[in-house]
Amino acid sequence: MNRIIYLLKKDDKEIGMLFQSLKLLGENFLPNNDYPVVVLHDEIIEEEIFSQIRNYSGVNFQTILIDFNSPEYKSRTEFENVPENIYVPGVDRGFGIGYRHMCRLYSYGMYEIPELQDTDYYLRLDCDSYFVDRVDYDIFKAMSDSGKIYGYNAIHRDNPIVSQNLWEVSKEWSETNRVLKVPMLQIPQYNVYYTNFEIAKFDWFLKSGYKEFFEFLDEQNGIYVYRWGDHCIKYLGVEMFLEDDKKLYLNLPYRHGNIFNINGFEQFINR
Ligand SMILES: Nc1nc2c(ncn2[C@@H]2O[C@H](COP(=O)(O)OP(=O)(O)O)[C@@H](O)[C@H]2O)c(=O)[nH]1
Ligand SMILES: [Mg+2]
Repeated sequence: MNRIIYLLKKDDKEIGMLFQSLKLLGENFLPNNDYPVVVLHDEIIEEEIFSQIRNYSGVNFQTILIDFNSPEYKSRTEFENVPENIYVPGVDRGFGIGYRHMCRLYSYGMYEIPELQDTDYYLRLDCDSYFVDRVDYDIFKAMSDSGKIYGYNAIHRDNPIVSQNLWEVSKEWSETNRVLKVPMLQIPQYNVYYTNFEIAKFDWFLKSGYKEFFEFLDEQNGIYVYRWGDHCIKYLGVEMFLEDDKKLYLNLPYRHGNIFNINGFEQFINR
C-alpha cells in the first residue's frame, strides 16, 4: 500500500508544526491523494497528544514507535570522534545526536521498519512540510503510471562543512562497485535532494545497489562524525543506481520551513 510518512521529535515546537502540516495536508493534499498517514516517533508520546493532533487537523494517522537506542543506531554514537553537537557557522542551532539518528533513519533505516514492509510508494514529509495550496492530482498514481521510482520537489546544494569526505569516499567506493555513472565525476558534488518532500518506491532502496552503498557509508560513520545528511546520501545513491528516466520532478504548491540562506554561501542550504 502507499503511505505518507512523518517522523516526530518529542518537542513542543515540532508537535506544533505537525498540527499545521497535517491540517494543510488534509485541506490541500489528501483530497486527491487519499493514502494512510504514519507518524514515526522514538520517544513515548502520550496518546492524548496524538488525539489532539488528530482532532485539530482532521487527519487520522497510525503511530509507530521506533528505537534509536537499538545497537545499529546507538553503537555508532559511541566513538570518541562523535561530537555531542555539530555546529555550522551561521546556523543558530547545533545538530544533536537525535538529528543525526533522523539522518540515518531517512538514509536507510526506514526501509527496515517491519510495519512498513508492505509499502509500495511512500511520501516522506517533515513536520515543517506544508502544502500551501490544493494539489489537484494523485501524485502516487502519476509515479506508478509512468513507472517512476524517485520523485522530488527541489535540488539544492549542501554546506560542504557537513558533507566532509562524503563525496571522496563515495567516489572511491564507486570505483570497485557497479554504478551507473562511471566515473562518478558526472555526479555534482554537494548536490542534495531536498528530502523534506520525497516520494519514492519503497523497495527500490532494498533491491538496488543503494543498500550496499549505504552499508559502506554506515561503516564510515560520517552521519555521526560529520552530520552527512540523508539528503546528500540520497542524492549520491539515487544518481549512482537509478536511470535518469525513472526520476520525476514534481512542481507542487509546497513549502518547507526552517530554511536558512547564508550570505556568502550563495545557494547552499544549511540544515
Ligand atoms: N525523533 C526525532 N525526530 C527528529 C529529530 N530531529 C528532527 N526530527 C524530525 O525529523 C524531521 C526533520 O527534522 P527538521 O528539523 O525539519 O530537519 P531540517 O529539515 O533539516 O531542518 C522532522 O519531522 C523532525 O520532527 C530528533 O532528534 N528525534
Ligand atoms: Mg524540515
